[in-house]
Amino acid sequence: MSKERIKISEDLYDIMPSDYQDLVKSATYGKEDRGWKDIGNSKELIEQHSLCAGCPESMAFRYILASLPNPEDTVMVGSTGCTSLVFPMVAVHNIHSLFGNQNAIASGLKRALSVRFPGRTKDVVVLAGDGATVDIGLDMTLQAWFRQEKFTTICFDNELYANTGGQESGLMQKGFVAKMAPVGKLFDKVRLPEIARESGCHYVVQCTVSKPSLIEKVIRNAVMIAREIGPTYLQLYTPCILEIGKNSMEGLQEMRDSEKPTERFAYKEYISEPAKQLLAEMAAKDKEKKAAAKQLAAQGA
Ligand SMILES: Cc1ncc(C[n+]2csc(CCOP(=O)(O)OP(=O)(O)O)c2C)c(N)n1
Ligand code: SF4
Ligand SMILES: [Mg+2]
Repeated sequence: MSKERIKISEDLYDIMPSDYQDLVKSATYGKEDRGWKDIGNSKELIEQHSLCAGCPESMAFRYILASLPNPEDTVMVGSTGCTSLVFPMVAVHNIHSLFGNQNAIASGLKRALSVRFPGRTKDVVVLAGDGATVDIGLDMTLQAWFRQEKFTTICFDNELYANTGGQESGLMQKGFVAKMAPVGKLFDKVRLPEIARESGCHYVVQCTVSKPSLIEKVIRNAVMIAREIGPTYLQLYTPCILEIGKNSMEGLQEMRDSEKPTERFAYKEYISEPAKQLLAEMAAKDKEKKAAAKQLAAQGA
């Protein structure tokens, strides 16, 4: 992003809030190859957050926002739930949609942006909870994929309705007892990654948010493939530590434990043939860029 957009007029500088001055001074907008390692000194991400202390969703947000390839021209679409509490604090364009409608809203938005800004790249990214994605919004989710809408859907999977106190969701694991679901889940977790693949998604990944570099890679891949080819889906395990009764460190461990090869959040990836080709082209370009930079550095030395 060009810093010009957020620049403060010299005459007004001293009366601007210190937070805004800091944003202009420290933002990573405009920096090439910005990524999760920039977290901590850039305020276009989230400084503090409005989730429960230690909630893994707060980390997930930071990694995702830091990894967007085109943050200035990205619009995120949220849905009701814990995730929606963070959006008012995020300096990336975002809109809140009625619970479950997020993929329908994103479809219209993506199309409208391509009409309004022809020739300019505008990315749309949906970010919603599992209740919004697989239960109440499943119809909208699937129809957007069937129509091959060119945006990314990210589901923060905490395996229940956290924001309303712990009701059962389709992504809850079998047998789990939650505060508002005392009987225990009778069925297996819905296999949404498989459904996404069978519904036309070109890039599908299921993982936890324990590894920032992995999140950076999958976000970039998902956004680029959605931009060029068609729908992409990421299902990220962000455990609700309030519901499972763990502190923040234990929440991190919970993610590590559940991503082991035999566990339910073992890394899962599906890439369509056209998407594989695009990723190969992107990798070749990156390699060329790095080689050119190395050559330039050697000449300067
Ligand atoms: C149309 C509508 N239906 C129901 C609700 C009540 N509601 C608010 S948040 C929520 C559950 C959210 O669960 P999930 O999508 O998994 O997000 P989480 O809070 O777990 O992050 C529900 C049912 C609502 N606000 N609007
Ligand atoms: S209720 Fe759970 S998911 Fe929601 S903010 Fe708190 S810890 Fe996070
Ligand atoms: Mg949830």
